[in-house]
Amino acid sequence: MDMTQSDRTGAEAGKPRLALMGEFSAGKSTLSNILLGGRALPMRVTATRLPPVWVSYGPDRAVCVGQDGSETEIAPDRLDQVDLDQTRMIRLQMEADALQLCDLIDMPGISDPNMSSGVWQALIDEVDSVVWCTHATQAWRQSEAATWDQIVERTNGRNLLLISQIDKLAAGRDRARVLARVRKETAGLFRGVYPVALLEALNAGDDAGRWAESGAAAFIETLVEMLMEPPAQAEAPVEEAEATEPAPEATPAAAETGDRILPKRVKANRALPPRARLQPREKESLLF
Ligand SMILES: Nc1nc2c(ncn2[C@@H]2O[C@H](COP(=O)(O)OP(=O)(O)OP(=O)(O)O)[C@@H](O)[C@H]2O)c(=O)[nH]1
Ligand SMILES: [Mg+2]
Repeated sequence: MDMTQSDRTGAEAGKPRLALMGEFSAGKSTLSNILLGGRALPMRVTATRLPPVWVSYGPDRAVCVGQDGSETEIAPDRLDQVDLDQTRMIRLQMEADALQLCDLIDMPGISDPNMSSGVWQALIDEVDSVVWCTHATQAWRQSEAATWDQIVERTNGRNLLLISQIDKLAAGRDRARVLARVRKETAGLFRGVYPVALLEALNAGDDAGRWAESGAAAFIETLVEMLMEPPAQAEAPVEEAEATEPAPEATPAAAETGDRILPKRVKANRALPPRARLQPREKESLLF
């Protein structure tokens, strides 16, 4: 299978492409591991930098896409050894549930001193939605606001802000203060702001209480709802009406189980072909 940038695997399947962005070390790769059900992408290792990693559904495979468009298959456990100067991105395939819903693009940090911003800017027009990750201890820095200002118009407007490392702030007043400030400073810029202790979430295992406590349950539930919305051009005439409707399935599912919404929701929809899953609800009856 051809895995070049122009191949647009996810787009062909009608899947939105979700980029994880933010400052270096903001938790992007930890979040991608959570979304991929613990299937490891290399998280930050000292002095290791990765180009953008574009992950799509399919049998396990890793390909280096060079600056010249050339493709070289590599062993998935040797991603941290690719030559940054020569590599435009890494394309990965894996059979993770979340990838039935979207393609995932794990971007390098926006102001990483070892990574030119051209690396992620070259890919930004391929992206539909963004989860922007910001460190709780220095949340929503000026550099992040400035970069987001350049990017937001190039997305489809369905973007979330995740405050990572929230466990590094004392529970209670400190967390509430940061959350209130970030919500105020980013008003109108994201669909929602979610504080999450990502390492807690990654290590929660089957402990539903720990998963919910980490903040991941609420975040993932919103993310899945957002990704399942119909494509923007199809929804334009009914957008306002839909926005005011409560999401009919998510709340009971979350309340009943308090569990991993993402795999459950994706599994529940697996019987449907990808395009049907992404159709507006009122159109589903026409399809079946
Ligand atoms: N305590 C705590 N540590 C976290 C959290 N999220 C990430 N980390 C740790 O922070 C470090 C950086 O996380 P990554 O997920 O690699 O961050 P990244 O944004 O992918 O970093 P770059 O790709 O280098 O820009 C890792 O050591 C993580 O284990 C969190 O919510 N809480
Ligand atoms: Mg990373």
